[in-house]
Amino acid sequence: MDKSQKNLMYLFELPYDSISLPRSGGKVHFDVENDVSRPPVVATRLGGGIPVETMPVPDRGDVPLQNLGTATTVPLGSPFSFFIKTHRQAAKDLCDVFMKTKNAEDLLQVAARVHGHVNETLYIYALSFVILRKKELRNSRLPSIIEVFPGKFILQEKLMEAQLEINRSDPNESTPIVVEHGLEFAGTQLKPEHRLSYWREDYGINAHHWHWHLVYPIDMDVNQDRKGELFYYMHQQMIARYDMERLCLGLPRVQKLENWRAPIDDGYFSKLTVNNSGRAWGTRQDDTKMHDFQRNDFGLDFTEVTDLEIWRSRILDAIHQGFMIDSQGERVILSDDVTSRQARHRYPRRCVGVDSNISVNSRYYGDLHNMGHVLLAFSHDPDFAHKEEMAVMGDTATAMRDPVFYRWHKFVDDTFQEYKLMQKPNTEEQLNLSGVKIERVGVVRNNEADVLHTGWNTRLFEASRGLDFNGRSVMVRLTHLDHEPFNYHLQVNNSGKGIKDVTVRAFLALKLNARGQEMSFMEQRILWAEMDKFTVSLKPGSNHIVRSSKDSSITNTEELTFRDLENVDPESPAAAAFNFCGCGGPQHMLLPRGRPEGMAFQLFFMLTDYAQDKVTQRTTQGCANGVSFCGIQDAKYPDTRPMGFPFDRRPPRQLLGRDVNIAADYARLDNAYIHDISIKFLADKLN
Ligand code: CUO
Repeated sequence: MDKSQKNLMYLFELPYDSISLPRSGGKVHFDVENDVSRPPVVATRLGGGIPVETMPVPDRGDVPLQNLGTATTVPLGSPFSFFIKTHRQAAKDLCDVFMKTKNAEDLLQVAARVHGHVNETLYIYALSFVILRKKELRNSRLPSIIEVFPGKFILQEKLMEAQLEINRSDPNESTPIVVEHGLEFAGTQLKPEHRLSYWREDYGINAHHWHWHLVYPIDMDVNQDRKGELFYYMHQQMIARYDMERLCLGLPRVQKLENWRAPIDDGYFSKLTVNNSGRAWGTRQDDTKMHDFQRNDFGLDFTEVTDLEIWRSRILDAIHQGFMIDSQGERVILSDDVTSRQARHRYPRRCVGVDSNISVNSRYYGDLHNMGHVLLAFSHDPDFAHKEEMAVMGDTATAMRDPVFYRWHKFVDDTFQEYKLMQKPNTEEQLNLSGVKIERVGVVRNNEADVLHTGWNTRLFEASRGLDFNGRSVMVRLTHLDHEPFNYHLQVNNSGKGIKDVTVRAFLALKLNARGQEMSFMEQRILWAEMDKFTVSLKPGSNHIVRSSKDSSITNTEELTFRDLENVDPESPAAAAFNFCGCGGPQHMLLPRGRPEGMAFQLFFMLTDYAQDKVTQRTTQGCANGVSFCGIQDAKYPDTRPMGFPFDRRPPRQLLGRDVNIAADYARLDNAYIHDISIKFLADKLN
């Protein structure tokens, strides 16, 4: 990684302020030639006696500014929404400008000149998008979105608290201000839904969602392998985890939002700010209805609730008929068989068209999932009568804070599940693997078996990288759920004569439903949360497999802060791989919280034949973090099975000659195992 690549990171600082304002605590400065918007404060900041590294940005006749296409149509200081088609076009236009740059230095200069001329979120989005995809920038890394946009993650009152403390303090004082952000979050516990605020407002969950949509954007000509299926699977798994968390707290599983004419019980008041002027996101009162979208400030066609209903009906028709009709009137058979002919035909990422991006005919099947986000994001001011901003449902970095996100995505997921249940049930042949027997499994934490611990922990972020606090450093200490790390142990016997490579698939689900009863296979099926998926080579005879929870295939290493990146060793393999790895789920949210007295969960393991699961790749990257939800950059998804296998489809009616009623019936197979564990929530802070 050369210096220009590293310097790109500074373009992510202070997105709402002048590009000339010093960054990195005053140590770095973009010296933009002929910058007419340079504020006088720059001179004062540069005169503070700190050695400053200057990055010259020559005036190139401002050629980049003349070719930004629709990128300038999204107003500065306003929300940017990837769910809005015109905003996606703006992003595409800006990405095209950045993609055309020759190298890191060229991008740095072009992007520095464009800064301040386009919407801030759009700018950061496009810059991130290009850094992730430009081959020569592979080794560049993105700073955590939490530090880039603290206003999307940290309540305004907390940021104001820091500002007030600075206003009251000695101007020569330079020690950082530290603000605590505890467990109260955006609402009180008076409303049952707020008991889950710690989960919905978790920084890692929201940063993951932002990053995932960056890697798998709607439109943008990104053709990642099995993109539609990944969209369904990642969001389905979020709902499964959300449901687990709800049940831990004694709340019922999330109700899908299917009647779009009825009031929505729970409102949401994010208390976040859209920009650095303190402008608030739109809010939703309790019992607000979805309304026809009739705003003219986004260049979008008016969209009625009726349109959504028509699209839903057409999509369900397609699912139940087994095919869609493309824009030429041709049938496109729906199948989730990765190896089928259809899969290799025109629509390699076959899906049921809920996401218009991968729909075969968006004029007919519409833009259901995206426009659902839009109608919900504007339900408080659908015709712009109040000149209110969009609500958090419109932004991928904030949408997961709102309880309605899960109700909407439960609807989206149910539609996908409708499709999955049309597929042939998994067969005994697909589930079985002869010659391999799991003899014992367990989890071990601190020498204790089968009892896992969760509790609170904290993480420091530097809010003053994204927002200017008069040049002072402001840290925010965020409280979040966490767990003590643990290891999976599997005792596996290979009765064959040679080495056998197998895929280990690990899932976690609650043992009992909200009524305290054992669940049927079908009730529990979509509650199984993937915990890990990895490959091992079994030698003949007995094998003891140990796997750390920290290596999970669904998680990423923790968010990298600006400070981490400034100190990272650019040559280290972890550094080189971070960009794409940033897409995984947060490690600290790997476990549901459980209960103080312990809560009964089941771990399920299945071993499948790696020779069959394996995907032949032309290229592979070293990075495997978060691979279950994120795939591999520029490579195929590394598993031929449908995502979520073996819980993706109905079970066979019988297995080994007996009926299948519960998940434990799968464990009759030698290559599967089900095991009870307990998860204990310790109210204390974890070490
Ligand atoms: Cu991620 Cu609706 O797709 O939020």
